[in-house]
Order: sequence, then structure tokens, then C-alpha cells
Amino acid sequence: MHQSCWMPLAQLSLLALWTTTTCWVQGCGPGPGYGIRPRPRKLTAMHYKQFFPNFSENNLGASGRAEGKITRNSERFNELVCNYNPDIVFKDEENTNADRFMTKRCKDCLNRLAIAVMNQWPGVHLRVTEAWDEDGHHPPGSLHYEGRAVDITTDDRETDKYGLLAQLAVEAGFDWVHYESKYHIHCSVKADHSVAVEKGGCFPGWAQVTVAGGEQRPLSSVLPGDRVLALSATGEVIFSPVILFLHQDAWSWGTFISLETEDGQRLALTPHHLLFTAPHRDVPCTKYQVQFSSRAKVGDYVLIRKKGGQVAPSKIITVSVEKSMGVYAPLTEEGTLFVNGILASSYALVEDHRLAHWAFGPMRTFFTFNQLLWGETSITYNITDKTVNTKVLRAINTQIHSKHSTKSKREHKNSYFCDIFFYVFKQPVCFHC
Ligand SMILES: [Ca+2]
Repeated sequence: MHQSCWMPLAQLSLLALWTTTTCWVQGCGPGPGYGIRPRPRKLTAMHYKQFFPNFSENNLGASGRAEGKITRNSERFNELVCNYNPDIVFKDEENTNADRFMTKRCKDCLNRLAIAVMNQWPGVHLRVTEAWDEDGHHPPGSLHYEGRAVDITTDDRETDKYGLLAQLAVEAGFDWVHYESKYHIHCSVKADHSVAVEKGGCFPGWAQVTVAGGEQRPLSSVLPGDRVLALSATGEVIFSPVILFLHQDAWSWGTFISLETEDGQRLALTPHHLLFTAPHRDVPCTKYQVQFSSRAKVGDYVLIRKKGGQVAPSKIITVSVEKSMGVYAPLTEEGTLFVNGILASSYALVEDHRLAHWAFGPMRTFFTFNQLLWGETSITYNITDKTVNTKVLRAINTQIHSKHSTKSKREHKNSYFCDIFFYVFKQPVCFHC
């Protein structure tokens, strides 16, 4: 159907859908399915001296290498921004405002964390003791010299909060978090221009999926509408249509966590992509945890599809980091897919598969409408913005921590639905704002 014809119809459908969705949202809140109340989010405090991801700070899978000191006189000083967030306490014992200078990515993560801290401990604020260092107080190569690292505490300085503070920092999007000292948490980020920053959750172009009929096909040649092997919410292996690609770029290089299993499968996916894992072989497949791929470690189990078609656990025998060309993030109707025989989620960035699946509900419903009304098997418009996954899920991440921000809950929900529709339709499909 010609785009000029269906776009107004689509917007009308979406308007109707929005009205209904708002009712669902108001009545039920986020959950795995409409009308189902979600489990409370479980936060596990990090241990003293623990760091996440479990690589060194300068590894590609964490914050990446240092790029050299930034001084007030250097050109790169313009890359730093000043953080005046009134919800954050800046120690500023230097009296130079250096504790407020940081990269944009660092500032974004810190601001999300500030909301999470107020949400977790009402009346308590995030406190920054060190950010950009212009005085040479850190070892050579420290990311503090580039405004890419912060040392944080809570403003009540209750050290028994710091394990949970570290975990909140992970969820706020810092690329490396270290429970470095009993008196502070160290967090750092990738360089703003780093390719990996721009990526959401993706697989490399060489990764293969099984399409209907049994053929193995690289993701680079899969099209929206193709049906790929996935696992349903009830644990059945099915073919699920690819609704669209949340990210698709054949020429970008990405940093991937690469896992190999005892059965010979090899999966590569970006560090903040979600993967189903379990610590033991005897965990039923419906009880697998969904977590960032960068949490996977040797000895964990993933779910694989065996030749006979059944789903089985397989132990991870190696974990490494690699660079690869091509980044692809297919969104299936089920929200899952087997990639190179290993079960993964379609989602990334928010460590909650069910919440992410719920958030993309309107898109799935639109896909179903499209099928019913026009018989179209995919959403066929062009997405010129290649980072839908990143932007929408970052918006959701903000929602999770937004209880204490100035916007009402309804305004936040409205705004991120608008985000989803805008990034997909490239038109201001806004219902309120
Ligand atoms: Ca300081």
C-alpha cells in the first residue's frame, strides 16, 4: 500500500491505540503482558572491590582506552560540559568547579543516577567527590583526566548504601563501575565519539538466524517480514516475524561480547544486549534470568536449540571481546530469537526484558493491525534514524528512575510513547505534547 495512503490511517489507528494503551498503562503499569502486574525490580548490591563489567576499565567491553589528558587550554576542553544538576551535591573541595566538568555521556549517566538515588532513598542525594582532574591527583592513564570518570557517594555518607549505589550506577548506564573503596564508588564511561556509544543492542552482520523453512541466513540478509526461529513466552520454539530492525548498519564497527558454548555455538552481541542465562544446568528454561551479555561468565548456561528441535542448556566455555563490522538489531514479534543457535532477547540497555517488551507493545499491535487490515507482513516504512533501540530504551530507562522528577507519571509515559512513534514515523505523532 502506498505510504501516502496508509500514513493518515496509521495515525488514526495509533490515536485509537493510544487511547486504549493509556488506559492499560494507567490501570496496570508496565508488565510482560497487558493486564499482568510485573514483578518488583530486584536490585542486588555489588560487593566491595567488585567491578562491572568483569573486565579491566580500559577494555573495549568496558569504558575503553584512555585518550590523553584534557587541560583547560587544550582544544578538547570544549568536549567537556558543566553539570549544574541541583539534585547532585558536588564536593568541589578544589573551589574550581572541576568536580562539575565531565563528558556529555558521563553527565547523562550521572543525571539518571541522581534520580535513581532519590527514588531509592527519599531525601538522600547523589554526591560527586571527583570528576575531571586537572591537578594530577590520579595515576597516569586515569579517565578522570578526560572527564570520563566520577567518584561518587551519597550525601549522607552512609557507607552501607554504597553496594546498592554501585548497582544503581550500572543501571544508569555507566560503562564501568567499581566498588573501589569503602568510601566511594568509581564510575566511568566510553568516550563520547566512541562508536560503541552510538550503538544500542546489536548482533554483528555475520550472526545467523534460522528462517522459516530451516535455512540459515546471516542477519545482513534478513528482511522485515522474514520469520525467524524464536522462543515464545510459554517456552515453545516458533517462527516469529521480524517486525523491523531497531538498528541496521552494514558498515559500522561494533564491540561485541563473544561467547562460546560446550556444544560449539558461538554468539556475539553488544555488552548491553540482553541474554538469557542461568547459573546451573538444571534451571528450567522458563526460569532463566535475562541480563546484560557483559554479565555472562564462563560456567554460566545459555539456552540453545539442538538439532532435534528441543531447547537445552549449554555451558559457556569462553567469553571474550571482539570488534566486528555490521550492527543489526531485529525486533521480532516475540521479542526473542535464536542467533547462531543461542537464545537472545531483541532488547538492550534496560536490564528488564519484560519491561522492554511491554514498551514496544504499541509497535507490535500496529504490526498486527497492519497484517489484519492490509495483509502486510512487516512495517515497511524507512527508518532513517538508525538508533531507535538506543533512544527509546534510554527514554524507558529514564522512566524507571523518574519518580522524583518534575514531570508527572502520565507526562513521562506520554513523552516516551511519542519518542517511539516519532523515531519510527519521523512525524510528530504526538497526542499531548
Ligand atoms: Ca573533588
